[in-house]
Amino acid sequence: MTGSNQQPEKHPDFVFLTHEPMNGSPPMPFLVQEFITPVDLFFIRNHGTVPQINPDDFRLTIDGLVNKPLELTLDALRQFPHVEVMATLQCAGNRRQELIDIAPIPDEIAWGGAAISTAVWGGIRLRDVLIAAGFDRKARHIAFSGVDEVERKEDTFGFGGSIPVEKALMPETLLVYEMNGEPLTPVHGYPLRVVVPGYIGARSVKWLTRITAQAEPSSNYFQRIAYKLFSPNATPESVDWEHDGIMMGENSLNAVICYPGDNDTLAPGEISVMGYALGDGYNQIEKVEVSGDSGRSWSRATFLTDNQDLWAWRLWEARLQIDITTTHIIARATDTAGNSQPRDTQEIWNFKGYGNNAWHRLKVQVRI
Ligand SMILES: Nc1nc2c(c(=O)[nH]1)N[C@H]1C(S)=C(S)[C@@H](COP(=O)(O)O)O[C@H]1N2
Ligand SMILES: [Mo]
Repeated sequence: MTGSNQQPEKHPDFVFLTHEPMNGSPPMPFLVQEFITPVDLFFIRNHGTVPQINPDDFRLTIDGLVNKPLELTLDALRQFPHVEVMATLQCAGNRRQELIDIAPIPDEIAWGGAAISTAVWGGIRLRDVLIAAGFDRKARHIAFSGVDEVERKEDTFGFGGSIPVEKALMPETLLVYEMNGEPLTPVHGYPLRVVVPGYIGARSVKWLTRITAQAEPSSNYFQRIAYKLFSPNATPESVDWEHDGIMMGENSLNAVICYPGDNDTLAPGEISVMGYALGDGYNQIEKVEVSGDSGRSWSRATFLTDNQDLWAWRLWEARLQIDITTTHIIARATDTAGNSQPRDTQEIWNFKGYGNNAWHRLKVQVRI
């Protein structure tokens, strides 16, 4: 296995934020063009190399608190029932740029709102494999390890993380070998990855080679240290990294304007505002509203599709009347349980820049 960071087959308009490791996202307006994001536009979040894995040598190890540890080839994995789940993947760092606008967040990628994409994931249920391995009742967490090479603190290791056993046993949690009907591409985890719908993207470990049933969460850096949520006043110097902060899991309700763009100049009159909304994985999104007058009045958006899937986003469009007093366009979503989003980014600012789901505020200029 060799590490390489070759340019993957991406759309010519795909925006690379870094090349080594490779990170990028589609231009914002592309996100609302298609409900299922084409693979060549699907965002990429890598922490290290893109390993080249020979499918003939590939083995998936299932060990830890199991009665029957397994080593499975790709052919053996394909013996389990094939399933497909349509699910949106969102990086915990999505919308970090808006948090950076409040105070600097060094050494983290300045994602706009496009670190999110939707695919039809094809593979097998994680629970089928765990049942075949006879997982023990003492197992509380299912840990995943990838074989990429990530460098942190003068150490090189594979990316990893874990999810609670309850989520691992849910029918939507998959071991995936196909994306939109095609084999996974190298950059998205070929030949095998996890997809945990409803959870931050970091738990959907790519280049998966090992699943461990255990009593505690994964001890991997990306579970134990990174991807933890701290309060707005915490600082990297003040926190106890091992004990403070909350290990991130489930997504929160979010809504983002993809069109028009930030700082766009618009003509007064009625405009079309388009975007996406993502639910918390439990409740349907009930409504998305936009405002051009700082929240005094709201226009209700219509959904572009009538999908009711809990794991996929909804795309929406609103008609909004703007005039020369309009300086911002705001979007917010409400779900069927009455949950809404935090009003201000200040409320949820954290020094790692994770989980921004505040009302989306777009700066615009209106000129005749
Ligand atoms: N092995 C491995 N898995 C990984 C990562 C990684 O760097 N290495 N990044 C994670 C993060 S933070 C995200 S958001 C998703 C991104 O998946 P994608 O690149 O297919 O969009 O993969 C996750 N799985
Ligand atoms: Mo991520």
